[in-house]
Amino acid sequence: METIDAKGRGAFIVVEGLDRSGKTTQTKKIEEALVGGGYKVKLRRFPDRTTVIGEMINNYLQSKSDLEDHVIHLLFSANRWELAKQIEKDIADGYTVICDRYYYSGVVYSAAKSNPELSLPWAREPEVGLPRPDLVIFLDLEPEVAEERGGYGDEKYEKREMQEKVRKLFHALNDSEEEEAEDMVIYDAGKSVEEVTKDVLQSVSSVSLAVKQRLHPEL
Ligand code: DGP
Ligand code: NA
Ligand code: NA
Repeated sequence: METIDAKGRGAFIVVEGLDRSGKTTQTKKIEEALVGGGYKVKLRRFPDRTTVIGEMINNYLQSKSDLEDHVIHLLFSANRWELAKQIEKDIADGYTVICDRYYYSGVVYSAAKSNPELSLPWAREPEVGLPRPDLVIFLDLEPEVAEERGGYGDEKYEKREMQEKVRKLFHALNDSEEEEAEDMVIYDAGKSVEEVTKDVLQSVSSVSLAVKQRLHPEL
């Protein structure tokens, strides 16, 4: 990868996946590769637990507080909205922003709850208008394999039944024919870290190239 024009717009890359799918590892690999290629990079993750809203989410995930389903959904969304302007600014300033989870998790984890009031369309509504990514990678993993990887942690959603539903809904979101449906590039996260990195970097380099071509149409 060649050095990108630092004055140009950066790319917005999202990595989604089930718990234990290796998102955090892969976002770091993407960061390393892009920094090595001369890109300016900022890493983010959602939920961002460092804000006041993030702290409320953290307490909920750790079962230190209980929140009504609509309320926690809107807090996760608000946590993205409170950082949306910063993300837009970073992209405009030429940073490629790599984000560990985004509104796809927001939609899918809520819709996976067995609460009929939280349909996919309802869950999607508060996310409308957030900065749209240039690339969404979904690291797909069978929940059985996730469990073999040292087991889930103790957080709220880290249970087999929930993860199965989440996985089905990620696929449903991607397969949807609706106009506003979200396209993801799906990779098998059951492979070795190196193999997954190779797959992921292929998508990343084509998006980085597309951004560069927008800046330099003569390329
Ligand atoms: P992580 O920090 O990536 O392990 O995420 C913590 C947990 O929160 C994980 O089980 C996924 C879930 N999660 C992430 N974003 C959202 C969201 O927007 N809404 C809901 N309901 N859950 C989310
Ligand atoms: Na987790
Ligand atoms: Na689609």
